[in-house]
Amino acid sequence: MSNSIYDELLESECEIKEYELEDYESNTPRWCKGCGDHGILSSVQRLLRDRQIAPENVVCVSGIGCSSRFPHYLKTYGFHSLHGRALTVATGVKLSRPDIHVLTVMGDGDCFSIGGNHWLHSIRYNTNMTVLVFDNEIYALTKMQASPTSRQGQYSNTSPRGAYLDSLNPLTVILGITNCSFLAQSATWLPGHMDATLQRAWDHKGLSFVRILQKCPVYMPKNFGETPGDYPAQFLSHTEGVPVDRGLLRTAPAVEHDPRDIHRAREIAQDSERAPFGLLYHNPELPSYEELRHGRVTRMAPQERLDALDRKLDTFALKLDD
Ligand SMILES: Cc1ncc(C[n+]2csc(CCOP(=O)(O)OP(=O)(O)O)c2C)c(N)n1
Ligand code: SF4
Repeated sequence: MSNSIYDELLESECEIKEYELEDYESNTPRWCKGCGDHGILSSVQRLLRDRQIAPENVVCVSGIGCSSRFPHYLKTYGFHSLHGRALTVATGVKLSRPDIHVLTVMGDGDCFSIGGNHWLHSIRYNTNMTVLVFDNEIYALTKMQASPTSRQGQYSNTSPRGAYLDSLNPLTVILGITNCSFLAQSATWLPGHMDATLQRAWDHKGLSFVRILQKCPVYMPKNFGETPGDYPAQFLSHTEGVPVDRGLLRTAPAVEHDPRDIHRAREIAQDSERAPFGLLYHNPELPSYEELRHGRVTRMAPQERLDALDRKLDTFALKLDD
């Protein structure tokens, strides 16, 4: 047989594919009309297209909630895991396959409440992945129970007289955790800013944590206002940060902030008057867990591992001669 068929096949396989948005589109999203989750999905799809990331090189891990339906709609590998446990699964995926991109998606209840312990320790582990929390300040999938970020006085099924406690501030918590390397915040009603924030997070080596304030028009129709300017905010501006488009300044002022300055980042995070949008903190020098772990443990070659496993399993086998 002539070599030409093989040559042709090889050529067609080696053709460099240009990924289009539709290469990242899967099932039709079942989120409600007007839900901010639609915008986040589009933003992630634009990011993967712009970076020309092969869909098979991405694993999207989620917990449980409206937000956690995300992997069903993104055409990459996906894992719709357990409520609060997305970060544990994602850490396992990344440690066994450091070569692939891991995107973790959670809701505010998922991450800050039932998943609180995993949240804290994952920040400290600083595993190289992108983590998005869709914060609509409520448990939406289960039809409106108070979450840790629900505001004081918020009516819900679990707080019929209004939430007694002041809300948890995830930004100040994160900035207090050892080895925190990247923290940014954006909102679903600012698509351009969200795109730029996700791009910045994707490029970070370590755990990039992005809190996205997310509109839930069904259970929390009023909590972020009707137009972008209604919600009191400020944009963090810096050459190393998330670019602030001039149009955004019509909705809120900008302040200069060096994302390397953790003390100033903590002060900004503490400000309850205006939500900060942009890059609060960035330290690219901190070690990721997989770097430390893989750097210290001598890894066996795959065949060596199989042989070692066989030897171990043999020790449990019945010895028929005895
Ligand atoms: C262990 C466990 N506890 C409780 C639930 C019920 N449950 C499902 S989703 C959810 C809360 C979802 O809220 P959030 O994480 O904020 O996501 P959203 O739906 O708002 O996107 C709860 C309590 C569950 N599925 N598993
Ligand atoms: S209930 Fe709220 S968060 Fe859930 S899909 Fe509908 S709008 Fe989105």
